[in-house]
Amino acid sequence: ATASDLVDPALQRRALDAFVHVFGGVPSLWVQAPGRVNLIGEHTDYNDGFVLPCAIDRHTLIALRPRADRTLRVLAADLAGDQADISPGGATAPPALDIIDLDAEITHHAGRGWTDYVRGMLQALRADGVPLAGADMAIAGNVPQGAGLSSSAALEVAVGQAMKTLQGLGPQVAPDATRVAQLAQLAENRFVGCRCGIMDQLVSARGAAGHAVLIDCRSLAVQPVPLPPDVAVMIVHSRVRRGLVDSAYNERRQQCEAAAAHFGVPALRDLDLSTLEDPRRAAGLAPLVARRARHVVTENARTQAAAAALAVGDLRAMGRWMAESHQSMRDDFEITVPAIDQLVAVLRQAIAVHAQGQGGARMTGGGFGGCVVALLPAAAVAAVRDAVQRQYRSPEGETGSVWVCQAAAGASAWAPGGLSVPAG
Ligand code: GAF
Repeated sequence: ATASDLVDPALQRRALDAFVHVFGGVPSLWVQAPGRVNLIGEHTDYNDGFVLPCAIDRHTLIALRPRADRTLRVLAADLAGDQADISPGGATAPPALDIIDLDAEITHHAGRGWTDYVRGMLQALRADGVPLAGADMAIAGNVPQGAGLSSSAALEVAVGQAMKTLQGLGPQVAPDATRVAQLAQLAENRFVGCRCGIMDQLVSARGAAGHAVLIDCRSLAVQPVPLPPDVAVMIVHSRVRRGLVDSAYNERRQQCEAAAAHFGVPALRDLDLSTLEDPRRAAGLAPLVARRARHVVTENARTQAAAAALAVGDLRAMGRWMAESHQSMRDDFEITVPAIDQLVAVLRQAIAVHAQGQGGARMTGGGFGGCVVALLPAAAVAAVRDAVQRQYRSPEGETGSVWVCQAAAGASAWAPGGLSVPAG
């Protein structure tokens, strides 16, 4: 595949225009990393459990060109606004441009939140012994931000892929795709300050076109599960802003760790429901923490069962697992919000009416707002989309935005006019 097959041409144009305008000349390499939608398996990744996401055809794209010196100039094309105002000159550089000295310590850049993902990744790569090379980079993305579709993971993985690519094209160049994902997670944990698991980064690095991937977050084994050809993956943005996400997220993680410690297991992956519900074993465990654990234990089982159902195209069973997952996120893990619950109900009802219950819907991602994912027969998309537009309103009265995505390949790099090389 060539660049234009993988990434929206308008996105390529945006990155190219910004590159040409600010740096002059043209890029000699391109890198992409996709966002993701999770079909099932929520808050299981940091419990060493199972997840079933797919990479989506929304990307972070980097146009880049090596430099002879030890400077990395990073331009956020989407923030550039009026590009006429941008000049790559040091101290007066505008917020869309970050100039990094690769021989100096890599620290936070006050007032430029977006660069945390870049700088955090560079720091993680360097700590892992990956050589950092000077370059000019223009970054553009069409993964919606703050929607729970992993725009930040896509940025981190793209930066990792860019640094790999500067050493030469080819899957044999270290670090491999799994290691890039691990380093991206480290960047998020240590530099950005969110204690996220590995799911988002790993699927961005290792997604497979036309497939969801069942990831064992302990072994990091990635098993592609084909999406049936007549099935659509629909994402609906609830328009509910995700507030206080990091603190609530980190709190959930800590509750899971407390539950694992109570039962003396390395992670909730190792706990079964009968042990959790044994009154003698559970004595002294706070009821709230027990419910958090029950979500994770049952979600791990559902995720594996759902992957098996999807593999044989059983949309009805898939729909049941998705419904149970949503209920568990709502009642046990308490990460949904009323508008999201209502949106899921609208989708389920529409799938019942227009697709005879072949399919399902649930909140996707970390929670507290963001997006809902639905799986349904492609033939029912128009009617279900219609139902959402008519029946759903956010608390601010907005309609949900609906799009049908394609399951995309993971990160890759290419030279203009050349062949694409997967992250390997
Ligand atoms: C966020 C995190 F980044 C992931 O690691 C995962 O825990 C997810 O929330 C919940 O499943 O996307």
